[in-house]
Parts: sequence; structure tokens; C-alpha cells
Amino acid sequence: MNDLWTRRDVMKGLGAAAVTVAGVSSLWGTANAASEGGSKMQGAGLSGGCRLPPLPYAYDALEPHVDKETLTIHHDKHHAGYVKGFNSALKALAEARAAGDYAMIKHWSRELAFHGSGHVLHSLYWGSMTPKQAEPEGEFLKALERSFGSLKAFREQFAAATGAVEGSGWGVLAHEPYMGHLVILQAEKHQDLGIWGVHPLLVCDVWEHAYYLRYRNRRGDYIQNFLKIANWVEAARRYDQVKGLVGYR
Ligand code: MN3
Repeated sequence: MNDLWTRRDVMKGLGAAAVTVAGVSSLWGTANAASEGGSKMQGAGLSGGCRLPPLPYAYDALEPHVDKETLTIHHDKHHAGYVKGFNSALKALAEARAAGDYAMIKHWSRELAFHGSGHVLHSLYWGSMTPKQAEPEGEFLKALERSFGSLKAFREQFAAATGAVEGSGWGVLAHEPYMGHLVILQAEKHQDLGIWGVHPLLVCDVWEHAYYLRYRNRRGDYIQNFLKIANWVEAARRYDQVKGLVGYR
């Protein structure tokens, strides 16, 4: 089974799909690519895995701000490690579904979040830098000014927030879609927030206040009943809103 999951084979499996998606360089396989790859594993789902995206510029293109050696190690070793870990977690979860064995679900869910977040954030990070320096303009400049007061104030808050991240982590400028504004966040342990960039489609509250009066400690019963009343019309509406956001960086 392992040979199905080497990067070379994942690349090979994705090759055809990657060129047909109108030049979009997707971070993901597609369901078709996975099935064309010959996976017969029951419950395999979207198991084609992810691939390491190429840097959008040369390794030395950001000199002197980010040096060639750092960029090379960062991309080829660190980011590649996240891709490998993410694919391992996807594979283990596909095997768990096939076997109906969820004894290791906590471990693999954490691995999925840690490596998935690492993969998504690094993919966004490469595209967050460019050798062609320019200032924000147009509608996006207006959005920054609306949310932070001025471009200068945005720069100051971003630098302060990112500089104050404790230990490892990220500074993140993000669009918060519920109120439709821009926010600056600190991600100190990226796995604690699930996978950055995901759009929730269906959520189940398992804080005790959501079920304890009726179910006491029987959380499993509550979840089974939640699934009976899940709003798939609403989930599908949310999916329609975001399904085009594949391969964005
Ligand atoms: Mn990094």
C-alpha cells in the first residue's frame, strides 16, 4: 500500500487532472484522480493525497530579504514534511474507515490538523511574498482602510501582532466572512484551530451545554441524533458558495 502514496505516484496520479483544471495548480487530488489511480479501498474518499506545490519564483528571487538557503530548506524539507505527514494521516484515516476501526482517531485527527494546517499555511506563505514589490491598491486597499483605519495602521498592527506570537506560529491577515471585514490573527499552534483555510459546512457542538440535559454523559447518542437532523440543504448551500476556491494561493 505504501507505494501508492509516494510523492512521485501522487504526482503521477494527479498529473492528468492538474493540467485540465484550466491551469489552476491545485493543492489537492480530485475524486476522479483518486479513482483513476486505481484505489479500491472502501471509504477511500478523496484519498489521492496532496502534493508539494512548486515555489512561484526562483529560490534566490527574494534575496536579500529571504535568502536562498533558507527558502530552499524551508520549501524542500519543511513544507515537504508537512505534505508527507498530511498524506500519511489521510491514508490512515481511509484505512480506519475501511476497517471501521477508530481506536486511533484522536491521534490521526491531530496529525491531520497539524500537517494539514502546515501544508495550507506554507502554500499560502509562498504566494504571500513576491519579487515584484508593489503597494495595495483599488478595492483591496479600500478594504484594508475600512478595517484598520489606514494602510499605515494595518502595517503597524500586523507587525506588532506577528512579532508578539509566542514561540512558533504565524501572523495572518484574514477575511472574516460572517461580518465581511478583515482581521489580523495570531496562530500560535496552528493545529489547535483545525486547518487554516477551511470553510465549515456543518458543525456539531459537543460542549456539554449542547446536550447534557437530555443525554447526560451519552455524547455518542447525541451525535447520532444530530446526524438525523443535520441540515444538508444548508450545508450544500455553503458548499456551493466555496467550492470554487480550489487551489487558491
Ligand atoms: Mn515554516
